[in-house]
Amino acid sequence: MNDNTATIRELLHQRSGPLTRELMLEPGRFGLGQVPASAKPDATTGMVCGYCSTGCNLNVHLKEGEAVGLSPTTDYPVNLGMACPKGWEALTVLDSADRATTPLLRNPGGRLEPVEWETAMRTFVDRFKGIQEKHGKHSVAFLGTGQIPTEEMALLGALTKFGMGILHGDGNTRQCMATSVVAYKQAFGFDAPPYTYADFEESDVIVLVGSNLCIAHPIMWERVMRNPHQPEIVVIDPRMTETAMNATQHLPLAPKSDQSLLYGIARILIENDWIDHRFVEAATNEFAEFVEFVAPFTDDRVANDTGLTAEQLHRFAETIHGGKRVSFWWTMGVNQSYQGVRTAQAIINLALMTGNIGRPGTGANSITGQCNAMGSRLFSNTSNLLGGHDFTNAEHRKKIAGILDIDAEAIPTENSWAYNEIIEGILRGKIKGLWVICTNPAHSWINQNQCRDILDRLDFLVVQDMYANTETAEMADLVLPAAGWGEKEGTFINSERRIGVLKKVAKAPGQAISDFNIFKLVAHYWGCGEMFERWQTPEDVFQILKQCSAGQPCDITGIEGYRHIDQGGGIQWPFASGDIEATRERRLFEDGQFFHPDGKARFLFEEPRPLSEPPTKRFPFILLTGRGTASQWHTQTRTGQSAVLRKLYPKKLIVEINPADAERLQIGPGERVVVKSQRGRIEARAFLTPTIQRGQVFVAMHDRTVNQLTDAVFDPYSRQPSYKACAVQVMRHP
Ligand SMILES: Nc1nc2c(c(=O)[nH]1)N[C@H]1C(S)=C(S)[C@@H](COP(=O)(O)OP(=O)(O)OC[C@H]3O[C@@H](n4cnc5c(=O)[nH]c(N)nc54)[C@H](O)[C@@H]3O)O[C@H]1N2
Ligand SMILES: Nc1nc2c(c(=O)[nH]1)N[C@H]1C(S)=C(S)[C@@H](COP(=O)(O)OP(=O)(O)OC[C@H]3O[C@@H](n4cnc5c(=O)[nH]c(N)nc54)[C@H](O)[C@@H]3O)O[C@H]1N2
Ligand code: SF4
Ligand SMILES: [Mo]
Repeated sequence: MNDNTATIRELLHQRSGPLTRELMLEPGRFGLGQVPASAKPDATTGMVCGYCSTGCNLNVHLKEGEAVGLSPTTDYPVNLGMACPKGWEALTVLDSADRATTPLLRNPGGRLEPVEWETAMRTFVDRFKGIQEKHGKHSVAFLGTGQIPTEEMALLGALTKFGMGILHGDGNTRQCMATSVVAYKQAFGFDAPPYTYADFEESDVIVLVGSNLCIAHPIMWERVMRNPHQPEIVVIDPRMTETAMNATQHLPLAPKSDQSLLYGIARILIENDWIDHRFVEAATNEFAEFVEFVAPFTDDRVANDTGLTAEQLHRFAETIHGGKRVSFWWTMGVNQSYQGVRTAQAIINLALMTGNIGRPGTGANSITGQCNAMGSRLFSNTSNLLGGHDFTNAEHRKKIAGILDIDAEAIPTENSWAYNEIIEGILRGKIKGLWVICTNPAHSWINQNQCRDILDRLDFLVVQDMYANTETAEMADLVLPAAGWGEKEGTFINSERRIGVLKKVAKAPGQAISDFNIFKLVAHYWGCGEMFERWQTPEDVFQILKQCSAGQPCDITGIEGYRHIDQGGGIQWPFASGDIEATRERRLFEDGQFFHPDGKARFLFEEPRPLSEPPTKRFPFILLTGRGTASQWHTQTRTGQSAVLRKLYPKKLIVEINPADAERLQIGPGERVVVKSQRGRIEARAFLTPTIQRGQVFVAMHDRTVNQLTDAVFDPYSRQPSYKACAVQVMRHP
């Protein structure tokens, strides 16, 4: 099967239709393929988990070639034998009646009905090409993901942008990591989280900003618990989260006042001369300007902005000063904000000025969210050209075109619109066709009622998903059934830059095929299959991506292939050469050199802005949203399929309310309440808890109604949505 195009054509013309059956059963190099049919029932293969960015390794146990169970890998440097409930249940959710098993096409009566792949592909091409002919090439766009293997993302990005003439394509990582990407690029010169998980164990001070590790990254939290240095753990979160309850200091600041707090702390450090002058001098720029800038962030001002006391501020500053190895970590409480980039940089500034970077147990560390957010940041060909290159740079285009053996003219010379601009583009009639891959915007995008109205305006919406009943699939004109985690091969890159391997240990149901093979099919029907002749298998693509990474900060040319990654217990980038055994844990910037041309990091800062939607008389509460439990994943298409996981989270949507507020509103525990914003209205059960401050309420993001409330405002630099704070009203259900 050397000529894949010929194979597809051949398979397509087979009598019974399902062209993909052969592709689907084609043995992988690992997983099933590695285990002969006569395998002993105790065959086991290790692979990374497909949920969060921790990137735990799971041993999948095979019986006669079929996955029959799993257990966490003990000798993998990430999870050391641990897994959270989602990981333990990862195989269960593959087997579900909700799985998409055939392509589905909306018939003239408005119902989605099963069709053959051939019909699906011809319709896909006819409709999208038709739209492009009528409205211009850029009238078709795509929305991708941080949850498919790097090789699949790269193929999608190359197919759409080099093969199909699409300019606008972005990922759900915009909802999640865009702020960190921009913050790092501006401060360090490249999108480069510097840490390794061993840092959780080596710090004597751990500062977590807007990060609920216990729930969102439970195995990272386990690493914190293994820290032998009795670390001081500081949690900065408006809520007394599960993580805050286990901290030594909790700073329950007012929502979105982090910037003020962090500038105030910087001012205290400066006033006490608790600065690493040698590091600042040697490795950074713009410190003098920063010193001047933070001077007005007095105790009074910061206490007023944050609601914290001057004592709390000084204790925090002293803790940082007292620590020999201080690590700063942040997640969505920072990124999902109308001023996320500058807030993230306010954290980076603290690490730089105290010299807490490039040493064990230190760092300005953004924790990623999805299993392959990091792969998407570097290789999805959306916000940057393959391998952290720049679409607007002619040299970069030439380099990539040379590696891919394509005409440099095929590479767009401008950047794509961001996710929110694509959505607005639909509203403005500029985008008429949309291809959504492995994300569920009709649940997860901000300001849902408007979002759904906008998606409704499309001439043609294609959704490619494992399940046929997601909120977005229900709106689609065409649904393409995809294989999921465990049913295909590739690699993920976790939060600490570690590349791990994914294997095929189960068959996808019905006619579902891997996203990789769907993209190959699209290329073939679109007429650009030749461009991807060298992209036969995911591992072939890995080899191509290695070449794209050459000479970049994320250089991975020293990795031989998947087997090498497995031997290394995953391999962190960069890896241009070296001994995998000797370099199992690596951090960046050990030599004090950053990626800007002068090798220095930059202090970046800006006057904080007020809440984008402050509470009013009518909408007196601030709504916070986020992860609910360790057993729920985003829009719940996967985790909702497991009976075990379903037992581990509340059956009904709950809204967390402070008991004093509840009393004032005459709301009792468990009572039905209505939460309303200017945009929407939802119903939930009251959960009275002092862990939420007065004047605030919290609703987890996993229910499809929640984003009806949220307000579509964005960080100006990263264009990341500000999901975490808007004004709402709460009342008893009438
Ligand atoms: N179980 C589970 N784990 C997950 C996921 C999941 O869906 N379920 N999703 C994964 C993904 S994609 C991501 S991005 C991560 C997210 O991981 P986290 O960011 O840790 O999770 P969130 O609950 O979204 O937000 C963290 C905290 O931010 C706080 N917060 C809100 N506003 C502010 C503020 O203004 N300042 C500060 N300092 N804090 C604030 C919230 O109270 C919340 O406790 O989790 C990953 N892991
Ligand atoms: N209010 C509020 N909203 C939020 C957030 C918040 O904190 N508050 N957080 C935001 C964040 S950080 C994120 S990351 C987003 C997440 O938002 P989404 O990306 O919309 O959430 P998921 O449920 O992970 O959607 C992934 C989809 O891909 C499908 N899928 C899984 N595996 C595969 C595969 O291998 N191939 C294909 N083709 N499909 C697959 C799943 O069935 C699911 O439908 O939500 C954002 N929305
Ligand atoms: S912590 Fe994340 S990577 Fe580890 S098992 Fe749980 S979901 Fe999977
Ligand atoms: Mo995320």
